[in-house]
Amino acid sequence: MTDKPRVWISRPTFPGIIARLEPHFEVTAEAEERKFSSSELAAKLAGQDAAIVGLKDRIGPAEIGQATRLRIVANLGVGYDNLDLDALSAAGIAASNTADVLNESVADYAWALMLGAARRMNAAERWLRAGHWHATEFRQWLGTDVRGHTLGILGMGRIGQAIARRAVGFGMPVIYHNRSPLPEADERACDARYVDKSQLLRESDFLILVLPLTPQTRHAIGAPELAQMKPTAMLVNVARGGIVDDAALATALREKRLAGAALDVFEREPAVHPGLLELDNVVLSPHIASASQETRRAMTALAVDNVLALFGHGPHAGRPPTILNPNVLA
Ligand code: 8YV
Repeated sequence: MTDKPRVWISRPTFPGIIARLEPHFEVTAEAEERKFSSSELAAKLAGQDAAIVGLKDRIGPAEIGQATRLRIVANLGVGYDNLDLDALSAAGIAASNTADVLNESVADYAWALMLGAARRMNAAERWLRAGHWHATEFRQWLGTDVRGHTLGILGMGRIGQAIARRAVGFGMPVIYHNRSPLPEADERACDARYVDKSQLLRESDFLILVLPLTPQTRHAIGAPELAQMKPTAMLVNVARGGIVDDAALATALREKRLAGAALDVFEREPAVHPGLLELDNVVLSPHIASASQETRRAMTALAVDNVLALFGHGPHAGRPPTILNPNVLA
């Protein structure tokens, strides 16, 4: 037996990075990734001093009920709608996310999705692979240029701003809506103009969603919002399933009230609404906007830094760098 504190890691990550915990902790890392039930999570967390978890691990009062030693839950994601922050704070447990290290990867991927939808890349590839390419026709597979079209961004945090900065090279004017406008200097840095939500919906040719999922943002894009969008517009979601009403989106796309969509996240993922699977004007991807080698490693390293820091180790000793509830440190 050792008297080191214990840390549980709910999924396989990168052993070389996790090894930084080993001098200070007794480390238990799951060898396979799966979804744990609430009672399994409660049993896993009981007796642990720290946990590194992911979006599939929903942690609230029931899951921490027996975790009397738990001091930090480090989330492998910038979004933390899987954590009940109030319950964790009430129990004196710190929570952290992976803010910032994934901004550029997610921004790149949002652009990849948008360009893919605009130029019909995935549909064209499916057609090619199915053996339909017998001749090259001048007017076949016509997509739409992004240049000169208006890019709308709903949710203008750091990922939204990284997306906006890329628009200069593509010649797209940028409008955005957020709970509040950016400070002037930030707005200037990404050359974006603040508009109200309804103007954003009406004027965007491409609308990218980058807002967190909260009770207030659930179905922020539903039938009434889709009805305000241009029939030529395309919707891109790299934020969270649940922000879009997937059934309403499938209907709008089928009825050609919206030209296209590109979605990395879904309301009931990994299940995808069958209405979306049927459509050719939708690009679908399995929640991989942050999935580059570099970024997933940086996310793991940041989670490790947060755990180490809470226990007084590493460069941030005493101050977990991306703590979500700093009040618990007091
Ligand atoms: C996930 C994400 O963390 O950061 C987020 O909020 O949605 C992603 O980066 C990733 O899919 C790992 O589960």
